[in-house]
Amino acid sequence: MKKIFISCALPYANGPCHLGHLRSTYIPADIYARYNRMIGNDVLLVSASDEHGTPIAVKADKEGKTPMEIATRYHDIIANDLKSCDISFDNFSRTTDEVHYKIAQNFFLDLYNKDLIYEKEIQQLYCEKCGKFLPDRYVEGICHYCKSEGARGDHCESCGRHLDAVDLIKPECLSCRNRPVIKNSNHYFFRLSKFQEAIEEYINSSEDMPANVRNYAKNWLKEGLKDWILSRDMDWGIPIPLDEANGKIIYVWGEAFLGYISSASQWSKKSGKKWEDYWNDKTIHFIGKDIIYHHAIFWPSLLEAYGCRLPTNIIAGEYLSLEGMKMSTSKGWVIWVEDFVKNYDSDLLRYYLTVNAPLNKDTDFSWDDFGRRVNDELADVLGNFLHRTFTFTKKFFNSEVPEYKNLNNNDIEFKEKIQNIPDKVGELISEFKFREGLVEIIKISKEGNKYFNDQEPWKAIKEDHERAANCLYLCNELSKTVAILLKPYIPKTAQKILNTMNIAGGSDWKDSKVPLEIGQEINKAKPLFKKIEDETIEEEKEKLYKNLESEEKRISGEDSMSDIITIDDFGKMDIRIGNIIKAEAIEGSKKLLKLQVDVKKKEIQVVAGIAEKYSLGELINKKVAVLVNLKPAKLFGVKSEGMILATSDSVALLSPDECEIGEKIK
Ligand code: B3M
Ligand code: ZN
Repeated sequence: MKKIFISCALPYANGPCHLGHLRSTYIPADIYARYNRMIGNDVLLVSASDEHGTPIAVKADKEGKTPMEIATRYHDIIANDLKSCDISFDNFSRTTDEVHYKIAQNFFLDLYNKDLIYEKEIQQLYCEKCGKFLPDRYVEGICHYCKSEGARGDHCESCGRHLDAVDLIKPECLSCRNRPVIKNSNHYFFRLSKFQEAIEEYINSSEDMPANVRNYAKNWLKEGLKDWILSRDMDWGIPIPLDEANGKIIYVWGEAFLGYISSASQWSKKSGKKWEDYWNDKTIHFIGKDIIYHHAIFWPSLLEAYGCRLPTNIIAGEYLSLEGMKMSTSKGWVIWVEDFVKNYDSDLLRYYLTVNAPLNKDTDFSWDDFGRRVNDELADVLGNFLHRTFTFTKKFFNSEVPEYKNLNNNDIEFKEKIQNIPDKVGELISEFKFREGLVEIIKISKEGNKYFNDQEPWKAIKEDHERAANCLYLCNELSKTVAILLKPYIPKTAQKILNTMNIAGGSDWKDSKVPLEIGQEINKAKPLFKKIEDETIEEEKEKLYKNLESEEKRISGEDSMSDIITIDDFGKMDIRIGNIIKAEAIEGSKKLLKLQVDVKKKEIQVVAGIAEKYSLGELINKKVAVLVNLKPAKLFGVKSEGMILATSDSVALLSPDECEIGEKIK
């Protein structure tokens, strides 16, 4: 018996779970955990929500909430999403827990005291308009490696590389869309470069590590490891536990990993068992492919630095697209778990996301394919086999598993297959080939149907009773075996089958090999899988495409509906008719102009991004609408005391020729 520490990557508490999360990480980890429990291993399955980092802080800013409120909201949603899909965590905690803070701070201090973390002054992006440093997702630009747009300050989604924000080409502050400047700031660095050899050795000697993880890691190792910045200028996060580090926090990726350990240690407190025993026996991290770098390089280096055993294996699930297109939460091109399980049993999802492709390949969720697989494989193959077996047993054998004797060659061959299947599937699961294991189960159910057809028990029952009895014995035997083997994959459905067969055990993988008792009572069969109608699939597709359309309209401005505001909200804006009396270019900017605007009682200076549309001359004596009570700010070092109203795409000034200068718009 082994003790196994299994972890799932910590979901960011800035949104609910979608199907991609489940496919890459949680379902595979759960299948593995459930299987290992069934073969008698002692499993500890943990995760937590990852509650720090800039996305949460940015979202909180936008919504006028505290980051903690955002994190709590999504922690609860995520925990529910995962529970609704029967992910069998022993513990699911939060990185805002007190234990996590302690563990993360102690870890940091340990490395600092060993001089594996050092301090250095570096250049950072600073937004002068917002008056703050721009860590990670506060800034976006072009990746200097692969030249894709929309790279974040710390990570490029296109090439998967870890980035340094100052290397971004054309960076923009995400809060105000201005070009940030470079400023010096003191930061803490982890001596990642020292671990080049240790990690090479680790990756090369981890023979069971899947090829996708090893190959990515090797490529990065080739580029050479560079020291890694571990601090941020932000207030949402775990404070660096050093007096001189006032106002700095540990970078979210410098503490999130420790969520595995803090979650486990929380569990230890509750259970009285030591998580270290599990960690030291065998540790497997389940992650998505976008964070291979972090898990194959950073994390083992941090562990090595601390003096901790390195993970036994890292299993990385690849991407899930949706109807052939990359998922995008911002465009609404996504299926949220919560919505899915409202209409469909989560076992259908567990089945589909597993059978659809091997874990180490990108794959696609398509409604048509989902419907087809549920109808053809679950309902017609598996469901039909079980249904006819149980119905026949009830009708012709008084609901009892009949006795078998004098097996013919067909029976013997079929019986052998039934006996061999548990080892086959078990081996595949233990090699992380979850899809292949599931395919074997469907395959043998198909063979069950064929056997049933060939034996024609409906005829035999009249002519050759023994033939019918042998057939029904073996079909019940297979039903039991299949139910047990399905337990890691579709646990609720598997349990329903066992209940129908009145089998009390079945929680042990070995039970699948124990011969079914003769005379075992079988209950009336209930349909296990309802077929999904074509119309339902069409409706789902329509719903999805509608999301996309409305989002595209919103972005292109076609649909001008915004959030409802009150008259008081509107009343706060002091919009006046003004007259432009002076217009000047701003050095270094192609877009901006410095304007003096007469609003009757006073003259204000406004910086406006209209230089590409209007020449200086045509602006003089032009009447415009100006927001005059906007908090003053500096743009390109020039003070701006208001905002001239213009349309967003064509940059056309609202030019109210019929109004009097100084009039207020109400
Ligand atoms: N919170 C989620 C992600 O990047 C991130 C994982 C942390 S695992 C220690 O997918
Ligand atoms: Zn800014």
